[in-house]
Amino acid sequence: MPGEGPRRPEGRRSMFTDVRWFAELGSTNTWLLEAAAAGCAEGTVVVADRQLAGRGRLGRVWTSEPGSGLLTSILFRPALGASELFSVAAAVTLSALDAVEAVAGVRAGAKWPNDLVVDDAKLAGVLSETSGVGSGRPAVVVGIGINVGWPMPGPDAEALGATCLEGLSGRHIDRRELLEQMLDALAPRRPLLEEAEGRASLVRDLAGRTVTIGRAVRVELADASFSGIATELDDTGRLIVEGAAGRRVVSVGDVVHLR
Ligand code: BT5
Repeated sequence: MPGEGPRRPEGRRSMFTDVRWFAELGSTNTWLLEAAAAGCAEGTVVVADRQLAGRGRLGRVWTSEPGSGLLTSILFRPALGASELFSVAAAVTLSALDAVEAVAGVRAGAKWPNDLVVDDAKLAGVLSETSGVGSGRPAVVVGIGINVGWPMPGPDAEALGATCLEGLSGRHIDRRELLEQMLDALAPRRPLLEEAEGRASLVRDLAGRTVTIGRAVRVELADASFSGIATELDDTGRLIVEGAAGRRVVSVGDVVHLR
């Protein structure tokens, strides 16, 4: 029901308590970016049972059957610069990894730059968008779509290389509980975004869960691609790849795990 948040005990977290839950939206990221422009407070969380225009990166589409995924976006207003935005998505990704383990018993990994995967099948995708970068406190909207239920096995899921929590755990997963766990895991990470060392620690923690590291990868850039071994994330979350042509630092791109 629009505007109605999940019931939860008071006092466990001070931020991320304003949860706006909609039956249907175009895109939770788009809604929250517009709300942010109108002055919406940091910590606002928006959820939709169904998205009519769910978005991935680079104009791609996020597909989800009504009620089958946790589709949510969270607004941050951290004091950081453009090169440090990855740390915000890292905080959300780490919290989502915690939540899927706590609620579904699923130990997932991160695939650089923005996926949660289990055995290379995509469980969730993260979309981080900003406005006002360079203004001191940009609005950063981090959206995540986690596949909870899904018609598995199905042609869509197979074509997407997707997986879902109910398929993996063999039991019903409550989306509200998943959201609550994720927000509880996010609350203690939020203060880390205010300091350089805290941001770097979030990126390091994510690197520790990133299954891309150590893998042979093909990196697909806007106009070229190359292969190599992904060796690490730098302090700001860029992927370091050692290839035939030497060491490359990748800040934007897609990665295919080769083996
Ligand atoms: C992402 O983009 O993975 C980011 C997805 C973010 C979705 C959330 S839902 C809540 C919030 N509101 C939004 O409008 N978006 C965010 P990208 O890395 O570009 O991957 C997109 C690609 O993943 C698509 O081109 C498909 O190949 C694949 N895909 C689409 N839907 C999928 C699904 N449900 N499960 C797995 N893969 C999917």
